[in-house]
Amino acid sequence: MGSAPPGVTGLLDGIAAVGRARSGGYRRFAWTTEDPTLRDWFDGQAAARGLEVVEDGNGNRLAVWGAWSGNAGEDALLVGSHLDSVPDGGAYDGPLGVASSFAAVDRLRADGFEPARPVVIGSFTDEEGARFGVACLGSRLASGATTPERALALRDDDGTTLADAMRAQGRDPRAVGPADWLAGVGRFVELHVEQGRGLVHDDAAVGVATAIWPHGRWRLDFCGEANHAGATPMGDRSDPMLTYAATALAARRLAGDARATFGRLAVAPNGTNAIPSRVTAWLDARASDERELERLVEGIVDSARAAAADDGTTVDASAESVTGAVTFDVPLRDRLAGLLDAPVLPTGAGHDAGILASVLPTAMLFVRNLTGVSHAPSEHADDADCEAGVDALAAVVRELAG
Ligand code: HGY
Ligand code: MN
Ligand code: MN
Ligand code: MN
Repeated sequence: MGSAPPGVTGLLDGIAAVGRARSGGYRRFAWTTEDPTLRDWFDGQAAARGLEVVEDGNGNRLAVWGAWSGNAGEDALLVGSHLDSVPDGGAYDGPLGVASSFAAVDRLRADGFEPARPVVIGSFTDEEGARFGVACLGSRLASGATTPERALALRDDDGTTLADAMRAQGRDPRAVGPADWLAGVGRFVELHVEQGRGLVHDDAAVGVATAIWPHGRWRLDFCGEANHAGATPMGDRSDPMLTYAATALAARRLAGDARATFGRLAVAPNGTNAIPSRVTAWLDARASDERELERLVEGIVDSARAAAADDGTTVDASAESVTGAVTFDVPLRDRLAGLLDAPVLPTGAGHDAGILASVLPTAMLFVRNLTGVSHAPSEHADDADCEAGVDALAAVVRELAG
């Protein structure tokens, strides 16, 4: 590394080409060809700072500042986020938290700060669940929220299991499961780009998270009968696409202040001139409380069944992953909000911090996103706000690991 550390946006530039699409967005799915490149970048950043890197059996990678074995009672401060993306994702969702962690180490070292307890920079594997369908798989497995048996059997669109995808990159699926190292962590603070405009309204570069809405993913399989698009009269069809369409409209009607999204479809046989035999649609639903989420999903599934009865099709619904409401550790949140003189705000987005909040005191810092857009190429945080995020994270590390 040169004499002056590169700063957080300089760090992000180092992975700007990885998984870049023509749209300007990113495709960085877990256990694909982009993954080793991102891991190499992580290892390179750790090595440039003299930090040792360890990987757990789930593919979560940890760079350690100080002496740490991951044993109970070591009380390390965990920071970091994830490097994978949704399809056509933005540059900041995930990588900002990892890059800011390295930049915070640089800033603290330049100030002569020596941590009194280990500081661990984490890069969690498969936060988005873009390939195998379950979000936050790395943190779920590490914390025991998902069993290895269930995770290893998950399949991508080509039918490849997680177990085979891990084997293809030299990992042993038998090592997947609860991570001992979590016992050696006292607190986790994840910095993340905001996925909304709360901080724009608050006129603040950095905020502290209060809570994550309950949310989940459901799979709806609509089945009908394939037939010729020209030769089959409209009244003679059993068309699952129509049932799906009625369901998507019902979801919008039922959502109110909650959220219901169908962002992914698989259509068989997927021919322009064939009525489909099957439409699989994935529902992402979120609401401010668990009862409301349950009611929303029940309402959508009931609407799907009613539409199927009208259309002469069938529908099967199953939950793929559901995460309850998360309230971040209140004393930690208040301490950080006071330290940073920052506003507090809730979010509708899920995070590894939301999963780990059930096993250790956890907090999140959000960095202002001027577009408010996320999971899309126009996701944006200004350089000055990213630097303010590093300042905030450095102050938090000084406070919690000093
Ligand atoms: O989908 C989510 O809420 C998150 O960004 N993984
Ligand atoms: Mn995301
Ligand atoms: Mn994220
Ligand atoms: Mn024909």
